[in-house]
Amino acid sequence: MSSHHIEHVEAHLVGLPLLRPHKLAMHTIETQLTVILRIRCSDGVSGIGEAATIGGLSYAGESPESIKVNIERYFTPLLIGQNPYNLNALMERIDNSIKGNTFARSAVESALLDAQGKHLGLSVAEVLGGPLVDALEVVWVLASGDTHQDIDEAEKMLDLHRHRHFKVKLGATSLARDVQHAATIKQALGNRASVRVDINQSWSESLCIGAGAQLAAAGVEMIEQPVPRHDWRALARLSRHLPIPLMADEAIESVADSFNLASAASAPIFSLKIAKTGGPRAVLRTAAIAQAAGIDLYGGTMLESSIGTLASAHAFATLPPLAWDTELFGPLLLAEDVVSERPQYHDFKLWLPKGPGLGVQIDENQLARLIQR
Ligand code: MUC
Ligand code: MG
Repeated sequence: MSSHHIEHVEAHLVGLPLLRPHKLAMHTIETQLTVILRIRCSDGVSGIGEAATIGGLSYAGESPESIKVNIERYFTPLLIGQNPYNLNALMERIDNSIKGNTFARSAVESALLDAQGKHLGLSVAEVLGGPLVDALEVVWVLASGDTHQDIDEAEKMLDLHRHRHFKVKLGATSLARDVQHAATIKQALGNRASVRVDINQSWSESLCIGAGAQLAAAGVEMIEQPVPRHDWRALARLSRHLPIPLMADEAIESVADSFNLASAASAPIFSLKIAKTGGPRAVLRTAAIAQAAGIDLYGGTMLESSIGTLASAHAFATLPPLAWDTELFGPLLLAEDVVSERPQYHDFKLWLPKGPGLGVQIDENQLARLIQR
């Protein structure tokens, strides 16, 4: 058993500017406010993690500020002095004292996995049992708010061989304009690319029946979380009614939710997100439930920096191929990042870095400059 202990925990609010505004139904992101976590151990190893959300409290029940405060006030006292290399004991200690707060928990579990990897000389994927792949296909999210700008962006991504699957953000305008927007993009791209849509809970079940049929007729291949998160029955009915599959995203706020949705056959696809289930090991429990229920998987993001993106990627890389790929595009949309070297993206994929832990290091000058005082 390790004689080492956790000496220090620091959580920082960091503002990361985007290359362009990212327009979702509930919020337009111009600067991504994220929480960067560092856990220092007595053997000199420091583990890093991240928790990001969208638009304060507009996506989920934790905000960047609450994540930081809760890590400092409630998670840190449970960590200080403890053995950093028994993850099961540490996460059980947290779960016995803290309910919910999966975003904050995810940052902590990610940082502990990074520390474990550095301690053992293994990547996080190796700590999690070993990667099945060394790269993951990445979907690009079209969310400029302008149809022609989105088409131009997609054409550029195709030319660069960077993305060939696109997710179009809908829900911020009228349903008719939304359908027209997605149909025009798909018409422009044709068979050179796939197009899916994410409604971010903005449609009602009745409106989704007609709109879903129109989107399917236009060649859209999948509809993500069209209805409010609580209405998993509507998700189930729509999944059986529409000619294209639906994906659950916001409806899954815990591993337990994924069990309930799988039990109710609510959706044939689950979006996996480390933040919503409580960390890279927690998200693998959701994946196991989905796989047992014959539900296909997608590697979701909360628009994290390279740190959170790789915490997700290492976990997703240990799974059998994700039928709907991933959207781990954060580092490509951020004008600034907190790491010294961002991960590599080419041939339509994100490539896992070599090296122990997450495989990235914090650039201290960048961090100091981008911390929100
Ligand atoms: C989601 O799927 O709603 C984070 C970035 C993005 O483009 O979408 C969100 C997550
Ligand atoms: Mg979504």
